[in-house]
Amino acid sequence: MWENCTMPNYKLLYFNMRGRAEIIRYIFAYLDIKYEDHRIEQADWPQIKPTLPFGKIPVLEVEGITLHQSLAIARYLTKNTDLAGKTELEQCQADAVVDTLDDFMSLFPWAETNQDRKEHMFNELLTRQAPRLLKDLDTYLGDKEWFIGNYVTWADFYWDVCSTTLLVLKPDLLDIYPRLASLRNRVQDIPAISAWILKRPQTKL
Ligand code: KDV
Repeated sequence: MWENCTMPNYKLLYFNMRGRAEIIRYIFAYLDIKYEDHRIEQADWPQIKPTLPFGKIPVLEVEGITLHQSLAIARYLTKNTDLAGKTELEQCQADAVVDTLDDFMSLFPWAETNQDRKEHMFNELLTRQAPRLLKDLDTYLGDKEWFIGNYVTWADFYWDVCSTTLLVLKPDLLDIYPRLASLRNRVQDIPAISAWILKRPQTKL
């Protein structure tokens, strides 16, 4: 057999959602890496959960190893590519923007079962907390084309992924931030990303 031994088989396991797996899917798309985009049903989750090292998804199965934590997986896939940042300083800047976005997304009580409480907390985050984050992100971006340097990084991808979900929850979110809205368009205009967006299963989150 003459398969390329440097190309491992990747299997991504997550729900049928963008959610925390979408940053990984963007990176696979951009780097033109083949993978199995395995989406499990909510009903099957209780059986699968105990089989995972930390009981959480997404996980990426590669070379017999089950990798966990979406951002660790994303960082691993971008290693030695410009998507991570070209210098160690720019890599730190990209990581920091990613963590800033992830901190905010992690504040949402996604699994809250009390619908009144869930709606209240989502509204608080979207109307009271989000403006501060958006103002800081807008200032950080300034009139640059991308968050870091003058080239696209996975921080720009994560902005598109996170803001897509925030816009589902609050459609007017970026009305007063045209520069942040333009950055979304620049990410979505990257051919590999626009192809993925067209092809991906359409889900709310
Ligand atoms: C759910 C859900 C997310 C995006 C970022 C956590 C998320 C959780 N359920 C959906 N989208 C972080």
